[in-house]
Amino acid sequence: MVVISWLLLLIGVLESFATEWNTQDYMKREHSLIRPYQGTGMTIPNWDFMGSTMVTNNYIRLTPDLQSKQGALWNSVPCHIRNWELQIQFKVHGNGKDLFGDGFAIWYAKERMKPGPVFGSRDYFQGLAVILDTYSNHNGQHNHQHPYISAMVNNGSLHYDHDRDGTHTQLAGCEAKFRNLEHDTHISIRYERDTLTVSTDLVNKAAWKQCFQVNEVKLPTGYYIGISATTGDLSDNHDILSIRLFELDLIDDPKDREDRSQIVPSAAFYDPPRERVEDLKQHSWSGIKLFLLMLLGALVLIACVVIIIMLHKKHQENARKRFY
Ligand SMILES: [Ca+2]
Repeated sequence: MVVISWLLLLIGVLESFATEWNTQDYMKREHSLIRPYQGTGMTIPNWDFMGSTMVTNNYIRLTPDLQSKQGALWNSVPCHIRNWELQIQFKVHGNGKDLFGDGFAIWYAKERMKPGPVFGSRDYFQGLAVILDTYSNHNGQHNHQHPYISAMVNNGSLHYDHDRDGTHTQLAGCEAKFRNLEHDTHISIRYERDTLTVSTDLVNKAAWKQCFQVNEVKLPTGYYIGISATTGDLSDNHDILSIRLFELDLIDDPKDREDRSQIVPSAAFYDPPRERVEDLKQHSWSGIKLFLLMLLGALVLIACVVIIIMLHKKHQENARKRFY
């Protein structure tokens, strides 16, 4: 009897533990990076870095405030979690008052440690990129201001077009003044049942403000988390202070148990391709041109008709004078 009651008690305790575990999202250490960063020597457990990346005790600097630098930080453990939230504390700062760049990108990608032209990582990637673009490649001639946060999902076939700041391939975006702030700045990327939500905490209020939300975003499991940054003619310090990945605790859904390892990244909704202010100007100019041409044509036609009528009248008068 004593043994049975002990067993019942033990089961009860285990159950209460189990329910407690299920009531909150919990951080996955193998996909997170918090201080102290370093293991033994210059390595960080579960993370690799490349290019200009420099690890200090308090931050990981992807690029210094110097021209033509590229750096990246990649998780070495593939992420098999179906529903997750990635929270990153970062700091973008530099001496430039009006001119600074280029920005950084947070990746959930098939391939890791591949340097390239998209904020320090490869173009035609497979996966998700959340881009924090500080420099407008069109001198602010967009419908939006910079710095600008946007998301891009790629199956490997799309090119990130810097000339358009990626506006033709973005799912959604929002303006966000995250540069040269004294207080802590955070971004959250939440991927819950195919809904992607990007939020920021930039005003030191310890609260998330939604930047955008997109439904029907399909991402496979088993991709890698990474962050990369680049500077060009313009520069900034791009610092990462912490990365936290939480597995979301959701009410059980059979869909969550389906195998998602082989699906191709896709998105159902894109921002409609927007014309640049420059394009709009050209269009409206050609519209005015067309109107002026038509007006000129109409005036010429009216003038011709008037002249013909006048000539005809004169001819008739002349004819009358001659016969009477
Ligand atoms: Ca840009």
